[in-house]
Amino acid sequence: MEENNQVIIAGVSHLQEDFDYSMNELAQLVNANNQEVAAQVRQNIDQINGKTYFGSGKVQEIKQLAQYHNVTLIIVNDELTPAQVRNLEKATQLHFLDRTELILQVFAQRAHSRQAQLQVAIAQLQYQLPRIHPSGNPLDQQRGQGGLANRGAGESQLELNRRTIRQRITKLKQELQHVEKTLTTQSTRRQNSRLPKVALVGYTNAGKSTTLNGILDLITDHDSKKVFVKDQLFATLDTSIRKITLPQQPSFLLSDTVGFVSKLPHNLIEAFKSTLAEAKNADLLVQVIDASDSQRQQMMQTTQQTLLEIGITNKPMLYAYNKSDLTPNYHGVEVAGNNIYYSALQPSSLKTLIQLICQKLFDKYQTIKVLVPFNNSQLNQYVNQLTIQSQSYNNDGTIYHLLVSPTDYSYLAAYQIN
Ligand SMILES: Nc1nc2c(ncn2[C@@H]2O[C@H](COP(=O)(O)OP(=O)(O)OP(=O)(O)O)[C@@H](O)[C@H]2O)c(=O)[nH]1
Ligand SMILES: [Mg+2]
Repeated sequence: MEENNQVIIAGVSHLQEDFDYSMNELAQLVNANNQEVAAQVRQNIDQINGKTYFGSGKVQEIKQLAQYHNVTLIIVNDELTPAQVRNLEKATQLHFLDRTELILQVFAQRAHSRQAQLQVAIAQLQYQLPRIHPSGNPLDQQRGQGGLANRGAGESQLELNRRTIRQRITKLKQELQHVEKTLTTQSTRRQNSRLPKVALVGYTNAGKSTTLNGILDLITDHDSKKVFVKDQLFATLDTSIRKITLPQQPSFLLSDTVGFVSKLPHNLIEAFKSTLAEAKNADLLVQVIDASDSQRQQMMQTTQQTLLEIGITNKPMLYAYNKSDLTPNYHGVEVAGNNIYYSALQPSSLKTLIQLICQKLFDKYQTIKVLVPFNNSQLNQYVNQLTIQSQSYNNDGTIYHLLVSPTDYSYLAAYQIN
């Protein structure tokens, strides 16, 4: 283990209700950033120090602890002001990174598609903008030599002044718009297809992508539609949408998207708006929860909080307790109201999840028998997008048995026969 992979994490405990949970989460983010926690520091104070965030005694303690562990990087469990970072670095001759920047670095590593790369780069530059000292902070020069090469969007802060950063943001936003235009055309087409939309949401690493893949496994026999799964935070940064078609059932669209973590930086949420739009447009959310994690309750609160920040409220939701195979007393899938206890690795339990989703989506659907005249091509086209349970012919046209939504039902009432 190289010495510069070791970091100290530090936080002020009174600021959070769930301080231990939040520090634990920070430690996992550190690991996700390929670093290791050498030590943790906590301070119990009622008010943070405006200048140095921690009190001066604690700052000295951090400095000594860093010397003891031979560590040069301190990661703080909060968003610091640019001045706080400068003052802390001046007082200790150490580097300080805040929680927001750490999350941005992890996202930057995980961004594979052009859209995700652009979204992260924009968020990083926006984060940097107020942090550039007009006269040039001398510590920024040290940073370049301090093994922090991936700070920022791949260029040292000194290379970029505010104006060029703003210009870059504008340019990247234009490119993102261009990339998203192609994607929107696809998603508009999907919207027009009028299929119900279901979105998998939840804390990072809960098993959303595994759930999507498991469901695809059940309904197709080739792997080309599968999405990326890995035991790491933020494995998925893009949205994937798949059409789920089952025999004798209306089809629906199922989407998988970026996972959540507490205090997801505002810049990131803003930059990922279009990626998160699928959840916003969904008819039903399936919140995937890692049932085997002792912190699941807090993770659910984090998910709820993040949904609120995205502007998602009052959407019907199923609570999908995944990884139940890792919990004691699990003897197979179980459903209780809107909760399901299952394992994305067990196909039989995924079948029950699909049934529950369909039940929730289609409980207001009704069967209807209609006669569509042969010469009404528009109506024929419309009906062919619906779930056809059977069809036959008479002299006047085609007789369909359909399973339809209330909206389609009222539209088709004019063509109903007995
Ligand atoms: N034992 C067990 N492991 C699971 C189950 N579901 C998922 N996993 C594992 O959990 C890890 C994370 O799964 P993902 O599907 O990538 O999780 P995700 O929610 O998509 O994560 P992000 O994309 O990072 O938000 C992988 O190593 C999976 O193999 C399950 O039911 N049981
Ligand atoms: Mg994923």
